[in-house]
Amino acid sequence: MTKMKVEEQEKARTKARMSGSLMLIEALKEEKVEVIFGYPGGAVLPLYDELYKAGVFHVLTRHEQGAIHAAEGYARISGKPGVVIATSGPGATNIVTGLTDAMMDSLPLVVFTGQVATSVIGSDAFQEADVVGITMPITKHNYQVRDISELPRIIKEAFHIATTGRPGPVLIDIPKDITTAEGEFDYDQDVHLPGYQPTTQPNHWQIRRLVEAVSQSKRPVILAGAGVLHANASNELRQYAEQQNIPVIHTLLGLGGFPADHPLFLGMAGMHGTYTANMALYECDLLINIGARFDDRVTGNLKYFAPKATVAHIDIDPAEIGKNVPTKIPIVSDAKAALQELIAQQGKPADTAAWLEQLDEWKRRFPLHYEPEAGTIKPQKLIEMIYEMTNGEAIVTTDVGQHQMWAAQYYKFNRPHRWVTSGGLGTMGFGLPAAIGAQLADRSATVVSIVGDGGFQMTFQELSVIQELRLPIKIVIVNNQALGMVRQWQELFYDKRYSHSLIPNQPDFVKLAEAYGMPGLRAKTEAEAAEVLKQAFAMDGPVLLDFHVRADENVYPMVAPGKGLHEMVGVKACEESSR
Ligand SMILES: Cc1ncc(C[n+]2csc(CCOP(=O)(O)OP(=O)(O)O)c2C)c(N)n1
Ligand SMILES: [Mg+2]
Repeated sequence: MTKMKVEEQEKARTKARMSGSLMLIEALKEEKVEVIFGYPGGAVLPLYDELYKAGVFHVLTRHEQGAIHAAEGYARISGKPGVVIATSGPGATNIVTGLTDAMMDSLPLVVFTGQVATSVIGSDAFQEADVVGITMPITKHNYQVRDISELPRIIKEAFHIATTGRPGPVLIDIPKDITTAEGEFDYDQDVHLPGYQPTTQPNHWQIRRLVEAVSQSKRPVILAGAGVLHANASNELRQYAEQQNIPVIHTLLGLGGFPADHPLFLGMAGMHGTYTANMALYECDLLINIGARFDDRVTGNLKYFAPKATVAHIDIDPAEIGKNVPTKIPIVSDAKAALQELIAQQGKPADTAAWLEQLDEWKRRFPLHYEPEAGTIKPQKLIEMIYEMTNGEAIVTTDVGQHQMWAAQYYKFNRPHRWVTSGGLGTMGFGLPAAIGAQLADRSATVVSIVGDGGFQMTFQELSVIQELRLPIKIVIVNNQALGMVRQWQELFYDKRYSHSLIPNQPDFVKLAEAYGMPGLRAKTEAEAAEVLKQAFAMDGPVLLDFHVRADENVYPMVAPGKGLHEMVGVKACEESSR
């Protein structure tokens, strides 16, 4: 067939008359969507009928929350939008947590919810919920389709909005009669959104100001967030840091953007950050924030945050600049574009020799530290063992709590797009379903899902999906028989009154794994842990590992709430160890 004929046929397809449901399927094809995560119900029955006929790859999770977290994991690893379908009413309200999570962590999602028919909207019809109202503040944008003629344009806009500028979740609420109505499918149209024009290229004048500030600085530091990952700017970050000899700190979500084994890397900042990273933020004279939003878990008490520094902030979202921290040099831009410009300018590097020497000494003297203990499993040691077992190459997803912080501290990410965690919202139940999406985004990767015994029980029904799809995910339960992070705060700030945080009677997780048809293994000592890990990573399929760890272990260092980053507790001088 000639090229022209192919183009004509393509045009005909994108102009044909069809139902709303079929339009949705065709649009997903146009957008090259590989997988949909969803759950059916009355309002989306016509849509599911078309999915059935079209043979689209759809993963039926066991709860809508599982679907949306899986979509987030997929988006985080693939860089493409995660697609979710949920039915009206309870299906839609079950994705509220995931939407908020994606909104706070800037993950691109396109979410379709069914809605009752347009004729009964507002009448408290069966399974009606005001999803547009409910999700207004937790989506980057949302729509309700009121006329079939709007549907192709709205879907096209949704994909555009979710993936451009600062990524985020976009929701499309589709009444049932729209899914059955017929209209013309015109997907061959340009997106026209005069009110939405993200700035992606940096202002030259501001870049010049930053170049100048760097050349005059003695103690510069870069704080790199997930914006570096969203922009695929890891190489540029490294090039720039090396060119200018500037040390780099990551936020929790930014991990992997800069190699953890690089001499210029200082570790993670914030509440459970390294001594060196936090002290560098306290002592620096120039702070260059690239794609981070100065979250309070990173800054600690703002009164003591970077008190000696000129602040420069590169962010694609202008609303983030100056929101929490007064900023001298604002650069609204995509992180990659700004870094490319900075590299090209080749400014006079800062004289950082003395600064780097000071930082190296801190790194040597105050590394992350825990007391090894034979006969138990130290959770920190467990993470180190997983790191070694996977050569630091695994995709790691986590839940929220102590295990999450230990994973962030002790799994050293040298590569980008290997780390999937719920940062801004801190959503328990995130880790396991996120692993499903991550594994589907990268089939050949080793995926380890490190979860708490508490959070695991919020979404463990998704074991069913892992087993059904034979996804070779290694599920690691860091079992401290407690809501460990809550227990830690109660120990430290509530006089050891462990109000509803201890769970001595957790279920038998090994039997639970077996009930879902996958092997489960348990370890209670370091030697058993080593053995169990060896067995698990030798297996092809999924496996659940229940590690009974030392239950009273705390995450350190710690910046207590209300304190400045320089007021960390649990820092131990360690003369010779380099751990
Ligand atoms: C949905 C949700 N509910 C409550 C919390 C508050 N919270 C934060 S950490 C934590 C404890 C988590 O326990 P577990 O999953 O066992 O992890 P651990 O801290 O023990 O490693 C709780 C309850 C939360 N983050 N998310
Ligand atoms: Mg726990």
